Amino acid sequence: MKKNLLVLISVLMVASMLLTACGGGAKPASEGASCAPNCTYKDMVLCYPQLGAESDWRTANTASIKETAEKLGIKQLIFSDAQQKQENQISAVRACIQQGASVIALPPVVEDGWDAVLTEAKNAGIPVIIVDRSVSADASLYAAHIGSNMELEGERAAAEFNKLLPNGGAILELSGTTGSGAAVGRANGLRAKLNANIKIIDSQTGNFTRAEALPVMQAFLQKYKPGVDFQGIFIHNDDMGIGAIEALKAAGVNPGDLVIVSVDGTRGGFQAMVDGWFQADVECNPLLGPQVFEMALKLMNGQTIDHEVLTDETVYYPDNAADLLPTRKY
Ligand code: GZL
Repeated sequence: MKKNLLVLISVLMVASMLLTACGGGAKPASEGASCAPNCTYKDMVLCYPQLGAESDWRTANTASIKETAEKLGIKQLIFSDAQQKQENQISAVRACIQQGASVIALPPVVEDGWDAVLTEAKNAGIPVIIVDRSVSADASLYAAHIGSNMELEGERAAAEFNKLLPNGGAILELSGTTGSGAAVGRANGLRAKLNANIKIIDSQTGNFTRAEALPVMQAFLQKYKPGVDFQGIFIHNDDMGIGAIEALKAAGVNPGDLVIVSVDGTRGGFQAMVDGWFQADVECNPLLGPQVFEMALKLMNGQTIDHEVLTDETVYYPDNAADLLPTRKY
């Protein structure tokens, strides 16, 4: 009898050891830094290979990262500006891997082409947080994504056109950087929810910049008569919207006679609503710094984090734009 009991206890002990070895519970996204589980911000070397400085949104995003790094007193922020070139971002990530950064927070300019460098970071044991726009790489190649639901932003824009063009009509689209998660998501969301009686008659990229949107709008005006051939414009960010307004006014067109819906909710976008040029501005929040650093510290300490963190956003309208403008943080 005693012998059987001893055998049973041994079997149970072995079984419980095997279960633990197989990781019965949720696994941390990474094993953590050498200071884990007691890392503090003073141990953190965070790499932020920023994609560019193309818009007010991007300027605010950069400021949020730099100000948060300063406020938290991290050991080092390795910041670079890729001037909207993916090859520059990839080189910057590789430099951070060489430098032994604790965490890489990558705001990808486009969705594709990241698998190789993400694999290099993973093999070097450096967790990557994808910030803002998304990537098409396999989710196992990065620790988390934090940013906006770009498809929802497009769907919200569609809802505004459906409301403001109840009898249908035609719209133009001034889209963001080709192949970027923001432009792809907004375009898909618009098309998914636009009423069938509203047609998108043309779409061109303005690369998220005011300077590149102006000639695109001028070219549109060569081809289409405002108010006749088109009644509205979906513009993927406020900076391009301001460029488009410049072209419309120079052509003697009152932008307020059209249904213009933009995205971001920057001060420039709010001013365009106060001026009567934008009929709605879909929020896209760039102030991601605090969440990025909080997530990075958890990764350094080997803690489990959510793989997808989407920011809560809304739509802004002209009726209270003047009241809100002085309160805007970006
Ligand atoms: C969206 C962001 C976009 C903004 C633009 O999250 O990536 O890039 O909408 C910015 O203003 O240039």
